[in-house]
Amino acid sequence: MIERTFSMIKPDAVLRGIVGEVIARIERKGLKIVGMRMIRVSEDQASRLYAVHREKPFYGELVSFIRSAPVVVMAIEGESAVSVMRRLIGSTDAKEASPGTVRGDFSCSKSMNVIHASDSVENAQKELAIFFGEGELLSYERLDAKWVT
Ligand code: 3AN
Repeated sequence: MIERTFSMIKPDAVLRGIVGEVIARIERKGLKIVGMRMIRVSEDQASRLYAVHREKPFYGELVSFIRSAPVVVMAIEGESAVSVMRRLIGSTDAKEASPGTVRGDFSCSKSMNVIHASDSVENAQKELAIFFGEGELLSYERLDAKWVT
C-alpha cells in the first residue's frame, strides 16, 4: 500500500553538515520526497510532536534540543513508506542501531540520533499535519519508479 510518512532531519545532522547524505539515502531507497522544508521548530510544534513523551524525564531536553538549531522536515511517500523509513533510520538508541541504517552509521547517541520518522500510519498523519498544510504536498512520478519499487 502506498503510504505517506513524516520525517525530520534533526539539529545534530544539520550542524554536522550531513543533511545531504541522509536525504541521499532516502532517495536511493526509492522513496519519494513530496514535501521538504528547513525550519526552526516552534514551541507549539515541538509540544505536539512530542506529546507522548510529556511525562518522561527527558522531555525538557528533547524539546530544547529539537529547537536548538534548524531541522529539515519531509513528507515521504512510497510503498509501505512508514515501515520502510523506520527500517532505514534504525533503532532509537543509535549505539544499538544496525550498521547500514542512518542512525547506525552516523550516531552513537539516543537523543542526538540524526533523524526522526513516524512509527505508524496514524502518527504519520498527525505529524504531517503539524508541519505541512493541506494541499502543500506535491504530486509527481519518479522516472525510476518501476525499477525501484
Ligand atoms: P523514535 O524517534 O525512534 O521514534 P521515540 O519516539 O521513542 O523514538 O523517542 C522520540 C525521541 O526522544 C527519540 N528520537 C530520542 O531522540 C528521544 N529519546 C527517546 N528515549 C530517550 C531517552 N531515554 N533519553 C533521551 N532521549 C530519548
